[in-house]
Amino acid sequence: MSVTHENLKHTHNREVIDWVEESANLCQPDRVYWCDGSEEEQKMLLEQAVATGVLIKLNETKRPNSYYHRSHPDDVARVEHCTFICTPTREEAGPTNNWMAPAEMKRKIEGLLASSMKGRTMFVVPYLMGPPGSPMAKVGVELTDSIYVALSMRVMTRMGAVAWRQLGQQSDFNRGIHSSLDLDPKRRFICHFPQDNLIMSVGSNYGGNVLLGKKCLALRIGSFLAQREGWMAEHMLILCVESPSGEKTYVAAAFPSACGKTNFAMMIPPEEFKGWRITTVGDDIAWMKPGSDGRLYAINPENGYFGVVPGTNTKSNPNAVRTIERDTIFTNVALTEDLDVWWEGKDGPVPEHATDWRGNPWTPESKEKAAHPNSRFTSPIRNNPALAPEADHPQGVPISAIIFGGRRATTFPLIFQASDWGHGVYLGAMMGSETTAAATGGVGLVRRDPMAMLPFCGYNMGHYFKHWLSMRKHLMHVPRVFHVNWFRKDDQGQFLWPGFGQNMRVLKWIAERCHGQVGARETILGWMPHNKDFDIKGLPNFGPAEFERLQSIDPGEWKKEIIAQEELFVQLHETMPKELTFYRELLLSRM
Ligand code: OXD
Ligand code: MN
Repeated sequence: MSVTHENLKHTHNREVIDWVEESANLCQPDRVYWCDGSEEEQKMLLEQAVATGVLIKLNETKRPNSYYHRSHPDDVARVEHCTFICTPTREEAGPTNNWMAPAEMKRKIEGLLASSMKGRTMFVVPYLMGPPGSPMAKVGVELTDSIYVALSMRVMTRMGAVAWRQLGQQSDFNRGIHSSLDLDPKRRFICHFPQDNLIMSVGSNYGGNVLLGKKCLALRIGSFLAQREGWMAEHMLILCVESPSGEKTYVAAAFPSACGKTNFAMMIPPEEFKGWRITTVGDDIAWMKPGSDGRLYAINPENGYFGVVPGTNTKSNPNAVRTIERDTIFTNVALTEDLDVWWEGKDGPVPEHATDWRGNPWTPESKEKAAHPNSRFTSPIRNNPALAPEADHPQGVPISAIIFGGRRATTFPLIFQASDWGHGVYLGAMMGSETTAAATGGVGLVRRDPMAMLPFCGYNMGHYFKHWLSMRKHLMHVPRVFHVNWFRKDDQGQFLWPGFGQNMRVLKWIAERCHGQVGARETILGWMPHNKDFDIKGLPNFGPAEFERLQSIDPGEWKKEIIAQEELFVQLHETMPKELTFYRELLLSRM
């Protein structure tokens, strides 16, 4: 071997060793370090990261075992325009993805990788997505020149020897290679080669681009593999609703970014719901597969949370506040004088002095935000007081309900149920969220985000819808599908629904529907709750009239919505399943 390999002791898998050797020959690191995931190793890597200034150790009394990281200021988010799906043909990637021919893209990235790790260490990061021993779990190996990535992968996945044990001598693992280069946005590419189970990511150190198990493997490559192998890789949280009698209902839910997915997954029911409990299986990704009993089983492939920090407080998400009290890597929040962290929307007083996410002095008078709006926590799922023990069950949890939702100021009621699976697929496919005035210069612009998968679908979106429709054939107990909207406003721009923990009221109706405990009324949109069945007890300033307003259907608004959906149908006209066109026409004729 041409470079020194350190700590190579847990695998004898020839394919892995040959591929690492070949990649090291290309990237020319000074050393190759094989991560084993042990406590001693983590301690050693943390010390190294602190010594080299990659991490700052936070106040041990205030925030035990936690660290602070600042990214390059041009490298703070996912980059959809630099993200590519490199299938053999453009048609396979479809019109919603950037595409380049695999050979051409590989040549280009290999050119950038050549000798890119000179003077650096290449970390070999073996990781398992899913509970150990799960038939649904998958192994990935990420080669990275970033110690921050290696340490973050240890939180976000089951990293180390556990992955080698699951892999054994098989050659079926995801190959991921990440090189930070010089973090120049012009040389930033996040490339997926689904047919080769390969990811190449260069020029970034931002989590969504470089923690390759998450968006790249679990969603983009995952969705491609899922279609081929008969399962589903979805951008969904998974939670368990437990009733006072101990009845458990497992729910998976998809919302576009900035709709409170992590908050919903960790929700604490309001006081009036004594005996009800929500536990979290996952907050971002669900892998789902039909079980031998005809139900749809889901696992959370992740082992950590990579959540948005600003706005996290005891009102929005008390369980997240507890989760990030310790063992957390904070990226791009503000640093206080006593070496704790601060962000806009945090509980407690605003600090008089801090250092902002760029490293500049900050006071409450500063015009700039102290924490970047996309600043993140990286925390182990074990820290969540509401973690469901089922998160570790290899067989997963049986899903009874799937929820789709978006941020819609008008048109969409708080809650309705699809009339059947196909109708549910149509609702998911037409999902969208309104962009805020601040971001776009116009309120009410709907960005379509089918199943919240627009940036994450690793193949042609029309084929993805077909796959969703076809899953019905493999299920004897088809999950009920629901659509929710926490964000409907009145004419004065005031939210009609309080949201957060009060969303429990919606979940209760959903759980009761799943168990056949309540009826529903048929409407032109689907099934809606009878007033008597929707629990509003104890909600301040909210009575039956408010509920009816929230559930009302305005035919004018719906006509506009159906016309607006045309855009997606035109974009995907070559592959859009007929069945979805029919659901749209049916809705139009009913209006
Ligand atoms: C995420 C995202 O970070 O969806 O989870 O962007
Ligand atoms: Mn996400």
